[in-house]
Amino acid sequence: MATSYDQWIELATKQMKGKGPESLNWKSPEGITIKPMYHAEDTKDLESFSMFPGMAPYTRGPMATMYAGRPWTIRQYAGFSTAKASNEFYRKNLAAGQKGLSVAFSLSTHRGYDSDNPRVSGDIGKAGVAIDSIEDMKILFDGIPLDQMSVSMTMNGAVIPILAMWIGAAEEQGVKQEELNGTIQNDILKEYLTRNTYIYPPEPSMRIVSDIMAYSSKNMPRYNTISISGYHIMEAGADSVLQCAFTLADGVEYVRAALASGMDVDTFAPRLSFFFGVGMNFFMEIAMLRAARFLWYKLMQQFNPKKPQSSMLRTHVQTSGWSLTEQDPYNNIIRTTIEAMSAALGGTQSLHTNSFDEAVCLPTEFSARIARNTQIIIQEESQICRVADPLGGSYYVEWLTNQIVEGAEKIINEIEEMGGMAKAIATGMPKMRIEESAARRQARIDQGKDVIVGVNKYRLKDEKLDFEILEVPDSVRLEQIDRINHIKKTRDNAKTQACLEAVTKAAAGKDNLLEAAIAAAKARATVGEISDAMEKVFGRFVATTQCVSGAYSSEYSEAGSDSAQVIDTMRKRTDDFMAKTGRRPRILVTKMGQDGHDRGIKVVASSYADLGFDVDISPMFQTPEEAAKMAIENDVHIVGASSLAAGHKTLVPELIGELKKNGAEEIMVVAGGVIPPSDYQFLYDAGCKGIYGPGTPITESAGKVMDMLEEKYCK
Ligand code: DCA
Repeated sequence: MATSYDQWIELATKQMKGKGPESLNWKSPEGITIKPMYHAEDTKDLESFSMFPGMAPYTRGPMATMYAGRPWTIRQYAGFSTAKASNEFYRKNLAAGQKGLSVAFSLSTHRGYDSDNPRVSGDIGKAGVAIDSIEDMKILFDGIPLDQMSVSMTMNGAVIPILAMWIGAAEEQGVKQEELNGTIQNDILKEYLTRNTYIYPPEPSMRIVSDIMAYSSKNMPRYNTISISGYHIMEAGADSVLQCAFTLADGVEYVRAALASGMDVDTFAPRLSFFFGVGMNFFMEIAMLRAARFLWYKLMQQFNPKKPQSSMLRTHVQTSGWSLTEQDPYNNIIRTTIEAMSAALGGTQSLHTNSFDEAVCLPTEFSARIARNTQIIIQEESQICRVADPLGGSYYVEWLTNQIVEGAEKIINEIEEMGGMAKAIATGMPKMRIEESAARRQARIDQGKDVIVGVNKYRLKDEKLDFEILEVPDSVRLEQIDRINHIKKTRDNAKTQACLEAVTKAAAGKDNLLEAAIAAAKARATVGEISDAMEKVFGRFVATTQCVSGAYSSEYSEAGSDSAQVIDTMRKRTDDFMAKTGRRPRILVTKMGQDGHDRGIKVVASSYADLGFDVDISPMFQTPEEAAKMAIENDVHIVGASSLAAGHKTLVPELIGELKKNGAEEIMVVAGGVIPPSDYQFLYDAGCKGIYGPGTPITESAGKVMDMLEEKYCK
């Protein structure tokens, strides 16, 4: 029977009692207007449409049969405490069905500090495994055959010493370099953009990326030399169009850097890999992965690759950490399952599924099992792997894919006009766009416009934390220090020093840095020593902190007068405070230790400023002493410390102690971030005045802060 779109509109209008179906249109955070129904007209002449998987332009996936031929790799990101503890954890996971490894390193290691460095006393082994030398690396992979197991290492700052130690450890295990299989993240651009685990300034860091590509493509043909990462961009608050655009623009910049260093595109491009994050907007995430593959193919054509693999985007995906909630945490299992389904239907090559407890602590064996089994059940029970790209041809998914292509392409062109991603990053443009997107999202959540079950809707009256919490003891640091001392005592020091000098010489000249570092790693030089050997030439990078304004409050005013009133009430309170005390309430938001995740403090800073606070943001990576000094010098009323990497029990009490020591105990300290509720009392006992966990609306925490300030200064 012939039916027309007009007839459908008529029917829908009738069923909706006179309201046209356009009244159901929804504007996504990407600014895409989503209609309640799609049909053949919407998919006519779409640029991104592709007939077959495995064929250019790869919208439908890089392999012809996709999961029907081979399912994605179940690759869980893990690591904590010592190399020995992490090795045991890996072996158990592999025995239980995990297929590939993915190493999470301690933040101290990321930033190129040995465990005996006083700057990192609160970080050792907390958010990943601490590796100081090749001896630690050997223990980490003890009993794991590196010629068979593909290993991904998330490392960007101290990428040279860590990759050198891995290659060296494999050799000492009897595995040749050409047999090594895996991926190094090696994506420094996004570190300046979001994650902040850089060490050196951008220019020498880009040289490091090219040196790794050059060395690996010559000696390790099966090795993926980079994992160009959008995940952290998403976690910092970017929507899907921004994630897609910035990640691919980073990719183009790396291709240009490798070409500029004299490499042929077909020698390195087939081993570029990607890493995306997927959140809860199910079809949007699927469309983003499809759009990214199409756009990468299109972008690569300007470099005239001859091999098809050179323009084929292969990716790892991680489910969103940001979507996990501390409240009613078993909901996180459901969220992760939905996100894993979109990664699979989007055609990922490798997947990490988060554990339900990650908004509170590191995964335990129990929670890691559920996360792993989420993937195994999808692969082995659901039968969705039987058909390649089952959503290909769906009117909605194909249309949405093309929308993301168009949106992302616009931003990529803007970046090209600025001279490429490195130059765009230097202007602060991508960072500001991401932060604006984050602040808007926070405002939508705080108003309940974006529903989060158990947080801003259907919230439990009584939250009970009834699962085990994994805590890394401080003794890990002492163990690591003992091991460093032992290595330094037993190695051939003259040889180590000569190798370190060769690293410095390579940094100053043109010798390959990775090659020089492999020799140093084998001569038992430590991560800190190899990093320092390069720092002598490159220097250390210190970022300047900027912040967006107006994004948080504008989401409220858009929402209409009721919710705009929440903002007005807060502004009145800060104005009254000013009238009574002569100053606006002043807060320093700070991050201590080596935790580089700054989305939280950026959102707090920009929204508190919108509410009428004077806000100072400290540089990243502060010691408690430095944060206290800044608080005193800026004469703030209150310090907000954000902790997402388990350093809170060391760093927050030390900050309070430093303020006291300097006669500034009137400056109050509050904390936010990933802090297990079981640690709250410990922090209160140490003098912390408030703790605002994930899911606390900004207006609520700001209200509580104002309660304390009014009590103290206005009575
Ligand atoms: N038919 C035939 N062969 C297939 C099929 C199929 N349907 N699907 C996959 N394969 C092959 C691949 O070509 C590949 O062969 P190769 O080693 O000769 O290139 C092999 O099976 C492995 O598949 P692949 O898709 O490359 O999966 P992974 O080895 O897991 O690599 C990738 C995934 C994204 C490229 C990699 O960079 C990675 O693992 N990244 C992880 C990053 C990470 O964990 N980050 C942590 C945050």
